[in-house]
Amino acid sequence: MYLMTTNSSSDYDISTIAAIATAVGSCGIGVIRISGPEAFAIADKVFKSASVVPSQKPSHTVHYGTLVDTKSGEPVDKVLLTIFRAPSSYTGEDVVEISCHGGIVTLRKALQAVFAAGAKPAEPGEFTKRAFLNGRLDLAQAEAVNDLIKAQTDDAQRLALRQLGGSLSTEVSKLTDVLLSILSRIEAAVDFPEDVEEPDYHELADEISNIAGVIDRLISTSDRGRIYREGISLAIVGRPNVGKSSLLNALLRQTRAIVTAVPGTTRDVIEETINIRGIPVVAADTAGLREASDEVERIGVELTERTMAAAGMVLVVLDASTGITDDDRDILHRIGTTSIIVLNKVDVVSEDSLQEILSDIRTEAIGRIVVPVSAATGEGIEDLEDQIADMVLGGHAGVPEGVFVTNLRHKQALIDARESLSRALETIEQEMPVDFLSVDLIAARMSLGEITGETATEDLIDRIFSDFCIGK
Ligand SMILES: Nc1nc2c(ncn2[C@@H]2O[C@H](COP(=O)(O)OP(=O)(O)OP(=O)(O)O)[C@@H](O)[C@H]2O)c(=O)[nH]1
Ligand SMILES: [Mg+2]
Repeated sequence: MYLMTTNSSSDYDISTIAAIATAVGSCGIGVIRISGPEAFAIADKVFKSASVVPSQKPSHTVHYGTLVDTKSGEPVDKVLLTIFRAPSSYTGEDVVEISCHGGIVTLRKALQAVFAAGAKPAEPGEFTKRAFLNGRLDLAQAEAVNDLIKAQTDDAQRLALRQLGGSLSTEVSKLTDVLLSILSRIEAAVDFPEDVEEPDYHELADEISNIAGVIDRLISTSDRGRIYREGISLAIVGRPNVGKSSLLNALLRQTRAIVTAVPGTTRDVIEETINIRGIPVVAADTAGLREASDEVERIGVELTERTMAAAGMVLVVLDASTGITDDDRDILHRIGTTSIIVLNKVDVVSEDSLQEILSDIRTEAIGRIVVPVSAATGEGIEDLEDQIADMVLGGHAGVPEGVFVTNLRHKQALIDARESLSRALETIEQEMPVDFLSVDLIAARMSLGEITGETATEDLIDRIFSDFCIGK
């Protein structure tokens, strides 16, 4: 046997866990989820109805009754209780979901009643972790559950749903199957040299190159995929009064930041998430960059500097009504390559002076993208959004069909697998003994297995699920 993999159905704490599975706040309903061997016994204790004993009911049935606190005997809420019998449940264990009215106090009391009846508080992501350990979904799919919950744009949501549906896992499994088939042929030749012929090196090289090609294609989607999943940070900077706050409002299509004719209006960094062509963008409006006139402004300017340094992309705003000044030049000379110059207030200048300012900017900042806009009228804002999306995605906006790698962890595993395959191809080229080859192929298979979780360590698995929210 070549492979040492972690056992995906390895032992875990089989206590019965419970948590609120819905957002806490005033809403129509709120759901308490209970999972584990005692789920039905706990339901029997807390659920009262004239005719229904939950543990006697079949899977996938819903029952109306009263949730009571067993300690005080007091009713907590009128509820609907749903039964899911193992293994046909989210976690693969016995699961009970109790739909209460969605009030903060009601849900807290309901959860307390369930704890009092014997359930333990669930850890973050513990339901999904159990689903993974019980083989209900693989690791990439479990991660997709988290991505789906956190998705900020349609495209991010679509990619997460594809991954949850197994798009990446299927692709990785296909590659793993080919690797395992090559490995078993090598193993047979090594174990039974008299009976089994050594595999043909040319054929093996073709097969391995094919796998490498698919992996290369997957890796090539990862930068874009990650941007849809993680988004980017965008700092809006410039000297005072050029219209930075107006630009944030224009991108948001609502008034969020204070706009006045007084230079130095914005003191703090104001962050908002905007959907730009499907990319979640956290845009930060900042205090105007200048010699600060007081303590508050000085701190604001320092914050701007830090925001600018940390941002994935910078929008430098210039004011067409004043033309470019020495302060503007200072800023233009300091920005990095992932920046766009936004020439604002084009609504108040003539075409001639606009062209003059544009040519000034081009000499000051050679090769930079300049987008003329009016934050006041909205002119040029869509063009600016196109330019932002183009720069972030390297000119490949949009999410085509097919498998996308959205997660840095998956990308790294693919790179590791690819490197092992390169070594395997070298081994073949140098006509080294066949068992050298199997070492590289096993390494590639181990790396691929980390994506689906077959070869993931317990540490890695714990780390992934600790990023989930409680109740998922
Ligand atoms: N005509 C015109 N005026 C604009 C435009 N954008 C902003 N302004 C005006 O310019 C002034 C400054 O706008 P703000 O958005 O507050 O500028 P800011 O860069 O955030 O300024 P500070 O926060 O002080 O650094 C306000 O009077 C705005 O109404 C525009 O596109 N056209
Ligand atoms: Mg401002």
